[in-house]
Amino acid sequence: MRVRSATLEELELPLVEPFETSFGVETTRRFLLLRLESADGLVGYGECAAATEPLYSGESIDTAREVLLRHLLPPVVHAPSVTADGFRSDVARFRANRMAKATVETALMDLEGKQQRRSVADLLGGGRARIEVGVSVGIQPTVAALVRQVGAYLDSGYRRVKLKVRPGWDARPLRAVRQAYPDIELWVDANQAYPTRAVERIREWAERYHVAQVEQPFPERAIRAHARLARDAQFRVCLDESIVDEASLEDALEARALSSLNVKTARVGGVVPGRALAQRAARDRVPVWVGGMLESGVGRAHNVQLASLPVFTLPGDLSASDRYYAREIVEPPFVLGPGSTLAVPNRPGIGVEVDPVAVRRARRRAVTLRR
Ligand code: OSB
Ligand code: MG
Repeated sequence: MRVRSATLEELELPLVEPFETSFGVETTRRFLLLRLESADGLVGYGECAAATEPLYSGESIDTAREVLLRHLLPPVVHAPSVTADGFRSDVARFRANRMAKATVETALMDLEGKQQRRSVADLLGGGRARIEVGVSVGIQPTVAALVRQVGAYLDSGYRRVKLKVRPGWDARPLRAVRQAYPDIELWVDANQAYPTRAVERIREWAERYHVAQVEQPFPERAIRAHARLARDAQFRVCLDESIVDEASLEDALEARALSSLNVKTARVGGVVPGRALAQRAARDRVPVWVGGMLESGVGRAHNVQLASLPVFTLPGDLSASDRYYAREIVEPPFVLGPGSTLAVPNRPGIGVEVDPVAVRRARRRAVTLRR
C-alpha cells in the first residue's frame, strides 16, 4: 500500500487518579498518536507509549517524537509501497527506540487490517473473542487507601490485582491487602526498584502473603539476581524491562531468570515482535501475558488484539477505559465484562473508531508529513 500522509499528534489526557510507581507519580498522560492515511483513503492508528521522562526505559515522548520524525516516518511516506513486514526489516538496522518503532508498526498493522477487512488479531493468526484481564494498582498515600482502592476494583469485577511495590512499600501494604482479601490473586511489580541483595527479603514477604508473581524487582541487566530469586520460589518471577528482544529472552531463559513474561507491544517494538517473544517463551513452558503502559484506547486496542492470541495464558494488565481516563479517545470504550474480561473487537484493524472530538480536546501539537 501507499501511505499518503503521516500525522503525529501529541495528546495530553488526565488520568482518573494519579498513578504512582517506584519511578514516581503521573497525574496526566502525555503521549503520541500516529495517524497514517493510505492513498486509497484508509486510516491506521498507532500510539507511542513512551512517558514524559525516560524512567521505564531510555525512551521518552520527546526522543520518540524526534526518532519518528527524523528516521522512521519519512521513508514510510516517501516509499512507493509500504507493508508492516517491510517496515520492520527496514528499521531493524536502527538500534533500540522500540517504542517509536512500535508506533509505526501498529499503525501499519491497523491499516493492513482495514485494507484486508480483517482484525489485527486475525492478521496475527486469530484469537479469542474475550480476554481475561487484571488491574495494576499504583502506590497509595496510605495502606488504608490501598485496601479501599483494591476493594473498589474487586467490586467492579477485577479478579487479579497487581500492586506496585518498592522498598518501604511492600510487606506492610501486602499484609493489609492479604488480610482484607484472603483469596484474591495477588501480583506485585517493583519496576527495578530493589538492589540485588534484597533477594531473601523479597522471598520472605512474597511467600508469607501468597504473592503469585513478582515482576521485575531488580534492574534491567540483573539477570542472575532474578535467577536467584526464581530458584525454588513458590511464586513466579516475571520479567518486563529486562526483555527487549530475542537475545535478551534467550539469555534469561537459559539463566532460568523468569517463570513468567510480560509482553508489551511498546517495549518490544510492535505486535509481531511481541507474538514472536511470546511463542519463544511458551516453547520453554514460561507463561506469557500482555502488559500495558497506561495506553489510551488506541494503544489498548492493539494490546487487546495481541492478547487475544491463545499463546497468552495469564490475565493481562489491560483494564477498562474508565480505570485510566474519564474521556476515552476511542469508540466504543473498553468495558469490563463477566469473569474479569474485555471483549476483543472483531471489526477490521484495531476494531474501534478514534473519536475526533476527544482527540482535538486532548491535542497539544501536531505535525503532518506528506509525500
Ligand atoms: O511496569 O507494568 C509496568 C504502567 C506504566 C509503566 C510501566 C508499567 C505500568 C503498569 C500499568 O503496570 C499497566 C496498565 O497499563 O494497566
Ligand atoms: Mg512491569
